[in-house]
Amino acid sequence: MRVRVYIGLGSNLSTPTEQLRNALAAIAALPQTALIAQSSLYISDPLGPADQPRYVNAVAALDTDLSPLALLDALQTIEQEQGRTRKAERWGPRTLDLDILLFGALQVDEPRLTVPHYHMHARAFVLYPLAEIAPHLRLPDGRALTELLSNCPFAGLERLNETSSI
Ligand code: ROI
Repeated sequence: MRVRVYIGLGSNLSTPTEQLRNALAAIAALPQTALIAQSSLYISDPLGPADQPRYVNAVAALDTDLSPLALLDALQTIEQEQGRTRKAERWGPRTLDLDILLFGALQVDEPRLTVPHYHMHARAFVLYPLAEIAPHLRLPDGRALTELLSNCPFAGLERLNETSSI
């Protein structure tokens, strides 16, 4: 059954805009999955240790027949193919992060996967790109995205135009 899924993308290493554009192309090519929409790319101040480069973030909407864990496997394969290395430092820099933010109205609570993504409701670099492609969205708990946005200032964010690269 086709389910509407939202994915958060983030990178702050190895030409982040290229990482995100390549990841969006790889997501669009996933089996049993259609890429429905993608937000603009945003530059964002790092959350976590400040001594790391600024991030590029975006959100994509997909329709998929994959299960949550099959989609997670597919996204982790894309992360690894794009040379992701996991650093020891918590909340340190990364080549590519692909997070399942929402999977329809499903709530998933498994060792490998928590959906909705547990920090999404307070992160400007998730909420503003999400609002660009799904302004009327509600979370599975009934909260409207507009309500979350009203508590989350557009701070430390900068929308990139289509041709810019960092
Ligand atoms: N900070 C920003 N701005 N964007 C991210 O995608 C991001 N991802 C992370 C941490 C390290 C928490 N900080 C981030 O995983």
